[in-house]
Amino acid sequence: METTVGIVGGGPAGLLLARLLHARGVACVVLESRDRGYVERRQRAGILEQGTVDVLRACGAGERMDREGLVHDGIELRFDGRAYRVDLPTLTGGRRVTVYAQTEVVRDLISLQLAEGPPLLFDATVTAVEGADTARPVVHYRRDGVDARLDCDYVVGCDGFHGVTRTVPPPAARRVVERGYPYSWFGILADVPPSSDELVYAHSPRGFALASMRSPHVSRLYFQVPNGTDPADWSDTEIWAELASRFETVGDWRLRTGPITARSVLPMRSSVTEPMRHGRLFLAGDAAHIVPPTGAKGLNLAVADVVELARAFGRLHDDGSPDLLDAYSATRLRAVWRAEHFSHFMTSTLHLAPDQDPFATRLQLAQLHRIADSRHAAAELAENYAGFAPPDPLAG
Ligand code: RFL
Ligand code: PHB
Repeated sequence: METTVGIVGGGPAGLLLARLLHARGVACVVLESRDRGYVERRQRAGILEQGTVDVLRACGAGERMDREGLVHDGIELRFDGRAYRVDLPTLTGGRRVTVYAQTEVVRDLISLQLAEGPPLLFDATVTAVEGADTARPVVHYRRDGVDARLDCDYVVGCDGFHGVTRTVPPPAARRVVERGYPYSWFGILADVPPSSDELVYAHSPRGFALASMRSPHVSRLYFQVPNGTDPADWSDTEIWAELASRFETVGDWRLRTGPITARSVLPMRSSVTEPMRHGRLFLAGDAAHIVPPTGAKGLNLAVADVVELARAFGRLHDDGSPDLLDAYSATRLRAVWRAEHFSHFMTSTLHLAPDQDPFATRLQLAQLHRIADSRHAAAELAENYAGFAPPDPLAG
């Protein structure tokens, strides 16, 4: 097989890139190691920035999102016995976020791609990328026990943080800049209507908690736990009691409880691989960078990366100019580090470190009160949370 752009990984980044390249007339093939059911069911992000929503619409993948997605005009910060609502459109000149699960985005993109192309191969595990710094790189993969190769003009690594492409550049040609955190998120899905119409981010004396949702009937909740926590160690009753104690800190607000249908513990990390290019290999999405989930940025960054790549390959295809491709790494790293900063800020402001001293807690509360008391401070948070507009993927 051969193609112009070989895409490693069929998560949201790889699938959307394929859709955008197809729209620009650039040939590509997606190789995904897992089966379709696994990729469609993997529980992950829930919040789409306005720019992400606009891109999905522009490439014809927005129909079900527009029907079923929940448009949110605000988030609530809960701390120190106080609740403050960050009004997103008022503070950002009209930008909002949409609750539409990553599982649904992926489902929509897969069904479009299987119906209209370009080729998408499941159960195709990429084992190596050869000649990334030559004119004709080769992607080696294994499918049904058989080794195969895809000859490409360019390769894009969209294979996530545990993929193979981020380790293709030799150590002398890449830098990994990262930070770990001394806590994890315990996440549950529950068959119960959300307790609030909007997301609640809570700083409590017992630690961070987040109330999110997947639909008007399904809640998604998280609370911070020590690293290494085994989800099986918590009974359902203990989980609900812990969540209630972290959220029920203002007025007579009560948490709705119901059957828990899924649970997991997620460690968190900030990490960026620089540069996001090595020869003819480009990295996008979690393959290039990850953020802790507190700012809801990961999926949106992945989308913005592939929008830029689609513009760059489109420009090359249309008039032979590699200028956008050459600028890709620098262009994206600037935006990536903005999101890294915001995600780290949200995480370190809302979580309690093990044995955190009272001084550190007072600083967190001072920062949260500042956001609630100053339109400027609130606007800074709102702008980052609602996101910055990516360029038009089908132009440029
Ligand atoms: P993915 O989704 O990890 O997809 C990578 C794909 O590559 C495949 N793969 C391979 N394929 C072929 N050969 C190989 N050798 C391969 N190795 C791997 C994998 O099977 C997979 O299908 O990366 P992508 O596409 O870059 O997408 C990134 C997002 O998934 C991620 O950033 C977000 O989920 C992060 N995130 C959130 N982002 C948001 O914008 N808003 C949120 O509200 C939000 N919440 C979250 C999150 C991530 C979470 N977890 C689990 C880390 C909440 C959580 C709990
Ligand atoms: C989610 O709904 O999974 C979610 C929402 C907001 C976040 C992280 C995760 O900051």
